Amino acid sequence: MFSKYSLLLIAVTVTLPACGSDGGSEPGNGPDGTQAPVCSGAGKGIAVGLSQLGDEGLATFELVAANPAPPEQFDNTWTVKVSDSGGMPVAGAVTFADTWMPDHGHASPKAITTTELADGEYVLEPVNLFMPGLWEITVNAELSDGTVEKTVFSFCLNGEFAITGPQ
Ligand SMILES: [Cu+2]
Repeated sequence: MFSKYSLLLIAVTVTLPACGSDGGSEPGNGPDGTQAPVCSGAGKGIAVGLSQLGDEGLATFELVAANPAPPEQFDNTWTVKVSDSGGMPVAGAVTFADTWMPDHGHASPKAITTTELADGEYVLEPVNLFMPGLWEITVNAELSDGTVEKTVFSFCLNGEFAITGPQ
């Protein structure tokens, strides 16, 4: 199973020209000038403090903590704060989150469990980023009136290189 993904990665690497030339000045590239991740520049980037408005415009999702930070390959623990349009924390929301790799067409084998803390904060674990590439982490929050808000955190993960943050 994993070998299939590895083959796919190799195929993508071979098919696409190295993008190091157009991103050579970006801090997310390899420290020794080696080839950038195949998904470099894709996604919105990820960093503690990143805040995104939900698709319905009714709630804001902020990544308030990440362990490790910045995210790394394999298991991560994230804390996401949900706020309403007035900036007040949304407590008691029913939250659920999932993983997806759009370039590969698969999710992580590990489901994310969400646990509510105080002040509208929810712990997500494990956020299992088991392989390098473009990841989409969708966070849903069902509000007290039944509305489901969601946002997608998308970023390029390469186990060896730093992750490009929001620009
Ligand atoms: Cu993958």
